Amino acid sequence: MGNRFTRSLATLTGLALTGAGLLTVTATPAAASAYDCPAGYWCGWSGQSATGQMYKTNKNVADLGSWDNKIHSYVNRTKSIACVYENKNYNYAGGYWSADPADAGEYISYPTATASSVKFVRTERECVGQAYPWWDSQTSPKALGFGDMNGDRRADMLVRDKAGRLWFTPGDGTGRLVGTGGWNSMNALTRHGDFSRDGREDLIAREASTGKLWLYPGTGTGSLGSRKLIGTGGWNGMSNITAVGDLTGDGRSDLIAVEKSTGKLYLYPGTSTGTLGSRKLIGTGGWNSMNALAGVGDMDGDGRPDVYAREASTGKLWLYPGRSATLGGRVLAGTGGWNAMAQLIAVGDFSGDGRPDLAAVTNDKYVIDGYAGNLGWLVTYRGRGNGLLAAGERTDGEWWGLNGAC
Ligand SMILES: [Ca+2]
Ligand SMILES: [Ca+2]
Ligand SMILES: [Ca+2]
Ligand SMILES: [Ca+2]
Repeated sequence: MGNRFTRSLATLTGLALTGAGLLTVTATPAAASAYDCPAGYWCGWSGQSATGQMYKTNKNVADLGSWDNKIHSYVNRTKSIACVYENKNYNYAGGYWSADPADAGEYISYPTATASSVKFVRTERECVGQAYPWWDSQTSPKALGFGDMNGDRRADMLVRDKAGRLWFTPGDGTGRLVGTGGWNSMNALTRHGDFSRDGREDLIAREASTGKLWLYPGTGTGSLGSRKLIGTGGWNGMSNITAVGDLTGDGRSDLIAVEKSTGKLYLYPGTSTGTLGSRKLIGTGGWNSMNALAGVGDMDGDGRPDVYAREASTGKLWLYPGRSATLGGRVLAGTGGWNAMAQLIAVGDFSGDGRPDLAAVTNDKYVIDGYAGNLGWLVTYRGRGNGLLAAGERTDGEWWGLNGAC
């Protein structure tokens, strides 16, 4: 079970409904009417602990009518997430609870009994807004060869939600569904330039159950075409699979990855047929000490794509400048604190100055005003053109409840 109030409201009013009364309890079968709630329904009871009269619905209810402010315990037996609002008409300004699907016999105590409307959604984000987050990018003066899936020189993102859907966000605040489901079966997503040799940016994904690597060719609109196998297996032995751009200098996009068992860094060159060629050792060891890589493009302006790596033990961010088919000596690009980022996202120039930038989404280690716990912020860093970054800007606080972006 989860609950959430919008960050802004909670901050403004100090509202906090966490705490007593919302524990999930499983009733004992003999005594309980909690079992009366049929599968597929959300049920509420006039009494606490699933006692008294029972209300049930399997559809959204904008106004609970005679049950308004009368439900003292409830359970969600649907397969969706139930948003339980304190106000009518799914108005979340007064607060809401979100309830995950529960098992038979479970219930949630709700002594305040202030529920006034109920809505069913796929992800908790949709209790208060869109499944996808707000992404804003400026038009770049030049095409950087990556980050832009629909060729408008605005950096795009592909965002995966917790229901396993994939959204294309073109940088104007909107989003469009480009993957209807199943994407949570992938445990690595990376994107940087064109692998299939049609000039359109593609997505590469690793399938968790098989260790296979798949290429999803971009169609030039933000959508993805039929996938093609580019790694037959064994990719679960690798970490930090990262598309980096053309490191070898042959005009084709390449991939790098760390071998978990050895800490070695390998380069997988793109080929003329859109597959990956024989790998080449470019880092002899120690790469397991890095817990995030980002194929950020040419950050230092020498024409070769570079890589950022986050050092797990220190939270430092290092620039590894691209050299001919390898990486050069590292330069410190971030002195610390980078472990407060759940993810580094490299989608090219989104500030509109022609230089690639870096975006990151925070985890609960992220500190604001002296307090940690601020997950789900999009923090953006402008590339300065010398391999380094300008100070991060907190761009949007509603990047919570997602399952990655690239
Ligand atoms: Ca674009
Ligand atoms: Ca392509
Ligand atoms: Ca470079
Ligand atoms: Ca920029």
